Amino acid sequence: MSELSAESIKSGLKTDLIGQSIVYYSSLGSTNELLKELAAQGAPEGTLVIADEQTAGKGRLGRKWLAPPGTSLLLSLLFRPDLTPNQAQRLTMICSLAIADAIEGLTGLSVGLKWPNDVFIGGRKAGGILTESGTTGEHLDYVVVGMGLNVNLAISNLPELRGLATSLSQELDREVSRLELLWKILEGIETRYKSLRREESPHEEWAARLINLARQVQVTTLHRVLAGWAEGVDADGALILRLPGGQRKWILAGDVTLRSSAPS
Ligand code: BT5
Repeated sequence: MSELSAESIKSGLKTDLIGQSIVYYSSLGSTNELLKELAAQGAPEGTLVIADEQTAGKGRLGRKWLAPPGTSLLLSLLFRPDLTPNQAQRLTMICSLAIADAIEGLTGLSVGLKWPNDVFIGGRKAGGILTESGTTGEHLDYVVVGMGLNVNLAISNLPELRGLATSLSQELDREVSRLELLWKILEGIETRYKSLRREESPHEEWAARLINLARQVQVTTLHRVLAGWAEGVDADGALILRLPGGQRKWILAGDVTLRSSAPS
């Protein structure tokens, strides 16, 4: 199993912004929580916080992210983009696309993304992204993108995820170097972040990777459950849902369940 440390990560990383400042912990509460604190103290763009274990790994809405020590990539990256708060999802898009490319390039596995923040392999969740922003009024101070990826993980050790989750090692029947995967992910994110800074929108490429578009879906938001046809996503990552009556809804956050693949 590849050993993670600030030194080992630096030794093969070919970037000039992403991961130039590295904070590594063998065990930490949550990489997102620490990086938000560092961001508030002025940490530079591109700062990477990475851990071998999280004792309070977070998903969205107070959910937990589970990862036995040393099995996963658990990292957060700091961005200080020139965007508005409602454009922060663009960072989720570029990170998830870079993750998909890196896995495919390194392993040959086929990777799909599930709106709004999941990495899927073979119909199961292999990773998740948690994007959190710091704002002052309408100004976006920073964006922290947290990424959890099941690399060398036997899902049978996490009974609550059985049937729902997978890992690279489970799909390939062999272990994968977390370091090599990390380098590829960070390099891919840097390339995509540079395009984003040139105002090239990642949303069409992201939409093309989403496994839950052009389907009948059920979307659970904080306030309600809506069923409809997942028509597309807009540049800011909102899901465009066509309701049975033909009306369109733009949904910023929620969970999607696939219903059937037949058009309405
Ligand atoms: C996510 O939330 O999928 C975002 C996960 C982000 C985790 C990273 S790890 C580094 C950084 N630091 C943090 O503290 N967090 C980020 P959500 O869509 O809410 O999904 C959470 C749900 O995924 C849980 O309720 C479980 O059902 C499931 N889950 C938990 N651990 C999983 C795992 N290892 N693999 C697949 N599914 C998992």
